[in-house]
Amino acid sequence: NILDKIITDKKREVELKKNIILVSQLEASVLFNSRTYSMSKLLRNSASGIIAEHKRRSPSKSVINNNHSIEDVVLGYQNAGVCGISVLTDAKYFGGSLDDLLLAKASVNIPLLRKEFIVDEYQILEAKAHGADVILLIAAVLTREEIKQLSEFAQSLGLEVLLEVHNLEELEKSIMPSLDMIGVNNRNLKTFEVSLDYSKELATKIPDEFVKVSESGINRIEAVKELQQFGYQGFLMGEHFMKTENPGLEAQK
Ligand code: IGP
Repeated sequence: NILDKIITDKKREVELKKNIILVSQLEASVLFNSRTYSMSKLLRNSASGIIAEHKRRSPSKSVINNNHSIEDVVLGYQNAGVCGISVLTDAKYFGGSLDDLLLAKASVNIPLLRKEFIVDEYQILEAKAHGADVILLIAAVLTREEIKQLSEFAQSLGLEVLLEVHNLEELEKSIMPSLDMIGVNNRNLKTFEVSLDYSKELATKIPDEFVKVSESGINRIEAVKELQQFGYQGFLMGEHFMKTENPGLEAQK
């Protein structure tokens, strides 16, 4: 399946990069860039709770949007009043890059999520060095021990952690104090099937100390309203905005 393939590629990519930009070089950039924004706090205090995503393409949809500069998209999102922006940094499957994250950081002053398949602390240092405030950890591809090690490392750098789950087993294995937000992915990354029922079914199982985020396949305001009834405070939306001429304008609606 695609997720296993992405992770295999990602592990090779990280091992190669480690020989080019050393951990010590990344650490130097981290010191320089120390200010962060709290996405979880903003979501707790917001009425809308939208996290808008910058996504050029995806394995499920191929090209979504290739016409716009990331600076324009993220500025549009900020002007629309979103609580945060998710920036895809995977190149091979999503057409993103760490440069995208850096340009987003330079363009806006709201929380940024590095949307990446994280398998190594090295990528968390990269995230911090390129302006991220939050990292994503995907329970489907990590053991409990790995989630613990990676999330504690992220917190030691002042980053927040969004832990992504897709079923009860992944949720139960992952609960620990070093997470800030728990996201339920409505898209099965193995089959690409999408259903908001995943969020609805897991809602009551997520302990209240974590901000609940519903991810993927949200394309109507009614869906947000409905998910709010289930206790969700964050709504990660990509395609619905990105597939339009002007994603920032779409996010205002
Ligand atoms: C956004 P959508 O259906 O609104 O474009 O979904 C986001 O949830 C999705 O891109 C996503 C994702 C991921 C991408 C959720 N989890 C993990 C890559 C990796």
